[in-house]
Amino acid sequence: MARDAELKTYDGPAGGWGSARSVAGALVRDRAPLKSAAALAKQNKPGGFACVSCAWSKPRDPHVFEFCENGAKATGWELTSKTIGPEFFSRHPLAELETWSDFALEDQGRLTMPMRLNRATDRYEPIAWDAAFKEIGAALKAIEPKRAVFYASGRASLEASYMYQLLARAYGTNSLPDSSNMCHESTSVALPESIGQPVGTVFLEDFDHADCILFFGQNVGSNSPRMLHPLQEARKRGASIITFNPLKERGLERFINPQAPTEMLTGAETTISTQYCQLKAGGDLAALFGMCKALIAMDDRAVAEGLRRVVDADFIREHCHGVEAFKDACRARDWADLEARSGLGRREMGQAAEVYANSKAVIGVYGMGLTQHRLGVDNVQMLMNLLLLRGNVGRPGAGICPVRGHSNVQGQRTVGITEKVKLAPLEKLQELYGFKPPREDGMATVDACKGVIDGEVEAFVSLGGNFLRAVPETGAMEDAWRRLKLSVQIATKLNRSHVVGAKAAYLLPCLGRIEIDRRDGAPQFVSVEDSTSHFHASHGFAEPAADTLTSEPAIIAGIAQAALAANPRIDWAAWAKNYSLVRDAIEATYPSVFPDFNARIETPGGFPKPLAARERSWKTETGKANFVFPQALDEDPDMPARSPNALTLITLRSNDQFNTTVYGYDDRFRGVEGTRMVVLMNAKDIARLSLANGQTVTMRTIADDRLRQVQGFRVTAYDIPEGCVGAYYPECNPLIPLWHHAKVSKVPAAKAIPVTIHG
Ligand SMILES: Nc1nc2c(c(=O)[nH]1)N[C@H]1C(S)=C(S)[C@@H](COP(=O)(O)OP(=O)(O)OC[C@H]3O[C@@H](n4cnc5c(=O)[nH]c(N)nc54)[C@H](O)[C@@H]3O)O[C@H]1N2
Ligand SMILES: Nc1nc2c(c(=O)[nH]1)N[C@H]1C(S)=C(S)[C@@H](COP(=O)(O)OP(=O)(O)OC[C@H]3O[C@@H](n4cnc5c(=O)[nH]c(N)nc54)[C@H](O)[C@@H]3O)O[C@H]1N2
Ligand SMILES: [Mo]
Repeated sequence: MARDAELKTYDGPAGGWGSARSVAGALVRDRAPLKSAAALAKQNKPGGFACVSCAWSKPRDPHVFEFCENGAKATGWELTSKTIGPEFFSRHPLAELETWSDFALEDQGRLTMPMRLNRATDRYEPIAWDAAFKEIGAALKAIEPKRAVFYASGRASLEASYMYQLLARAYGTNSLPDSSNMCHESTSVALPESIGQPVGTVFLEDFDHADCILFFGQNVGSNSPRMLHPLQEARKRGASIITFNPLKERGLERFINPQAPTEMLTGAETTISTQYCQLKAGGDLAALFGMCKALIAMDDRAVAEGLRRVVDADFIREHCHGVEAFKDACRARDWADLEARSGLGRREMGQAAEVYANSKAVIGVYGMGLTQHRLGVDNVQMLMNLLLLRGNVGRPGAGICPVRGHSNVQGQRTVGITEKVKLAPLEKLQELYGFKPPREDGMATVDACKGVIDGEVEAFVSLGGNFLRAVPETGAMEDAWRRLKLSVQIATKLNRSHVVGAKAAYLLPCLGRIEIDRRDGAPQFVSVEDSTSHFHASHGFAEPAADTLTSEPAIIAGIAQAALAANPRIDWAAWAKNYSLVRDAIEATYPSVFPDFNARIETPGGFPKPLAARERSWKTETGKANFVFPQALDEDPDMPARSPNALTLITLRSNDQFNTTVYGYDDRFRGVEGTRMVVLMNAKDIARLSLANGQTVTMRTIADDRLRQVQGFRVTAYDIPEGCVGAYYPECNPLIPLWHHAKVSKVPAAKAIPVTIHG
């Protein structure tokens, strides 16, 4: 529970003793110290399991302990010995559970039995698995398929995800939104247009060869801490790391490897960033234009003086399209405007450009700081333009590296979880299974939200996640959720999406990936894809939390058998028992991506997905890598005229959460302790708006259509650029209008919400 709030200065590095203490504390609190400690030795290892936290690469030669502070917390959270059974639900009606915090709900422990909501008593009651499948099947049959949504959160395995998309399509819908619709969809839209593939181009080994790494809007210390190892190695080799982030994130400043005894004993820190550009939220487009402008000016000078070119002219001639228009656009940009928009000085941008120009192999890393903006797609394309100018793609040590979120979110897309028909293997599914998949696009996340609010969506099935809490416009969503005819939630832990009751609601508890999954007594394993496009096996290790639990594939098969007419070509029951048959089906559907899937899946370090852009083959309309750039740099073209008191709100993750899963109330690196209800503000803004440090305030979105506000946030003076404020997700989600999302990718613009603050 929240303690008295405190803001302390944290002057330790990322990692170090603070991290070791935090892991030990979490394991004890979860009452799973022994089981979890044993599990940690198997984490991200060949023959072990793939961590359920982030998607960062699993190396071929892992460290002795290939896990981090937050991976350890995620393991402890899943392997907790706390469980909830029927007696819990008979004690607590939904009306009461709705008042509980995210932390309190999940902290009850693992769900153990299938439950059905009894609306009359407002309580979940136990139901047998078969009865649940039968009722869900009958309910789905009574609903028009285009009014049903099949959401997936990004953690489920390749096998479960493949079965899930097949269930949805055989049932009759392409409405398969997933968490990447709120996350890296801006990447999936931007990169195909720029370089002809929807994912990054680098492999883990490229980090060994890079001499410069550009870091945009990704908080490595909290969200992908194992990545600090290659960054530390790169720094020790003398590579430059230039960071662009409105906040001084500790992991990007300094790091002590908590697994290196000498570093721990001597306190030998590695400085991570060689230059830290503390730009404004949404200032990246201007900063990237500034760097490109500086680079092009250097190149123009070199041409005029007959010196060595600064851009890679040969690469551009052979491989790129649209460079002249791009160069003109950069030359035409005005420095004063770029400075005002980015919050960076011309010299800072120039200095970064200079380092970039003098580096041989550069990786561009980014996360939500680029994708969760109205111009999120343009942000990604601008970073790609900067890399293209010096041929930093498709050669060792160079390329673009979107750091993915959930541990299999990229893999879910690879096996067909998508609402877009052009990305789905519809012909192949028809050929293999003889049914006609629907041919129109389904709903993405924001469309699904709109559908729920308008009443167009009647059934909502979730493979993991906490949709109701993760999406924008959570106020209107919660009211509308109660009108859903059917909600089916496949989950490990209780969360808000379960306790806001639909007319008919089922809660289906599943095994987690760390647990041994015995089908007919035989242990099965699953597979995942990491952030750098490698597929890995993941073997369950711990005894299940309860023997009433079943696996995600078995639950999907159960629903499919009850909801669909029998199809002799899809043997759901056999698939649910033997996952290698599902892997065969995946291989049959995607022969060029998964050749010899079953034979290769145990490859140490994983086996790679073929990536055309890595080979400098461009699957774009022009057949080249394209310079794509926006004409205007306005973040919020359709926001109402800004009030002079407008601030740009960045929604943040703390170091003690995994998305909507709140492990605790401390954000060690940022010095926030005992609370999440803070709004981080620049001292000058606090004074200008006549507020006081420590004062409790209300935040309101600037928008004409309706009042959106959240209350009870404590003003906290913080090192953040003027005009920007920071506060935690998901507490701030009621502030995000549904229409406040990126163009084309529809990723909610959670990193730039225009707000006013009221005392
Ligand atoms: N422990 C832990 N690990 C996680 C998660 C978690 O919640 N906890 N979540 C997982 C998921 S699903 C995802 S998607 C990833 C998310 O990982 P990240 O991509 O790191 O996402 P965030 O923490 O939301 O924010 C990233 C950073 O962007 C910065 N930022 C905000 N606005 C801007 C901007 O306009 N420009 C720039 N340049 N920077 C900006 C913020 O200060 C922050 O440091 O992590 C995954 N891993
Ligand atoms: N304001 C704001 N909103 C955001 C973001 C932001 O930065 N700011 N980030 C966005 C991003 S990047 C993402 S990815 C989304 C996240 O959205 P989601 O993926 O929907 O949310 P999670 O919090 O990851 O889901 C947690 C729940 O997953 C279930 N779960 C955990 N493990 C398993 C498992 O193995 N199997 C099953 N079936 N269930 C499991 C548990 O019941 C747990 O309560 O939120 C988005 N929303
Ligand atoms: Mo994400």
